[in-house]
Amino acid sequence: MIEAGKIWMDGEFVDCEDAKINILSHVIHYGSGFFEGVRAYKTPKGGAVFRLKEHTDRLYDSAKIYRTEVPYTKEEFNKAIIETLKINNLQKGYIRPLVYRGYNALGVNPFTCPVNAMIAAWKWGKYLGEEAMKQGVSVKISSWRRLAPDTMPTMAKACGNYLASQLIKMEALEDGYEEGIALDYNGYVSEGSGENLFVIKNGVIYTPAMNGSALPGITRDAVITIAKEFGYEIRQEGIPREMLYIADEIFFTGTAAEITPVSKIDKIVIGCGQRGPITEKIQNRFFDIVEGRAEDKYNWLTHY
Ligand code: PPE
Repeated sequence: MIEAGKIWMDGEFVDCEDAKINILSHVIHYGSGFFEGVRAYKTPKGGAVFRLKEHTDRLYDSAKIYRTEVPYTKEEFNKAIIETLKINNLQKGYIRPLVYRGYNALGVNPFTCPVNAMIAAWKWGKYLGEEAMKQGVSVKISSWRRLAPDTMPTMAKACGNYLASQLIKMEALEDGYEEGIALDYNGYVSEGSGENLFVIKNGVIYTPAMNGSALPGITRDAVITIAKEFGYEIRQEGIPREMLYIADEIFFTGTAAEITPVSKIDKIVIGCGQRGPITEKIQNRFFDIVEGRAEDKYNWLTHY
């Protein structure tokens, strides 16, 4: 069970076991919530939140897509995230902010329900396992597709979207894989159940473009910046499924997954069957920056 210490709920800190909402809250029935996953890292100067501004901006964007006004300013929200880390004595950890439609009436119309918010933080290790960071994970192409562009908007990190992710994840686990990758509506590669995807072939780095029904990942953006720094050509375009099988290296990115190599897809060994050299280079650079060993030249860290 998650031990999240004290949780920020609409301005008050509440013990985890008392952090409750009414069962008739709109979000429970209709998935009307928007969330973030944020990580804090321990640096030589103390705790630091990775790309706090970008996460808060995306949270507000998700809410805006669903005509939802967050009842706090971004500054107030950022301050509450830092306070949640501090009150829980976390120098590193995973932070889960959530904005949701609360308790008033039921019925699809969300406008009649209040907009509430919460922030929790706890220790969360490696998403796909410690071993996976070097050995990679075994993945299957899901029989489920990602949400079609004119159905549920994938640029919003909305609670309801994660039913699609759960189908992808459960199928992969039941079939003996660690993760699933879904294709988009047009049959091109989209993303994992909770990660973006990068594919390396002949020294060029590919990732699905933003019209591929993937979440605009903040780690994805950081990896593109790092890869450009190293001088790699980055192409954001449609990736056919079979290109995964013949790739030299593949890795996932995400706040929870960080940078996790993929070792096999549909049981076909990818490249050397574990973390490849370019993945390792990008992974090392990423951790050097977030853990404060390298200069924070992009201002990605908010120290607290
Ligand atoms: N795609 C999806 C569908 C997704 O959920 C995430 C994050 C990403 C891509 C990567 O985005 P970013 O974190 O900004 O680099 N998934 C979050 C939730 C995972 C979970 O199991 O819960 C996360 O990584 O925090």
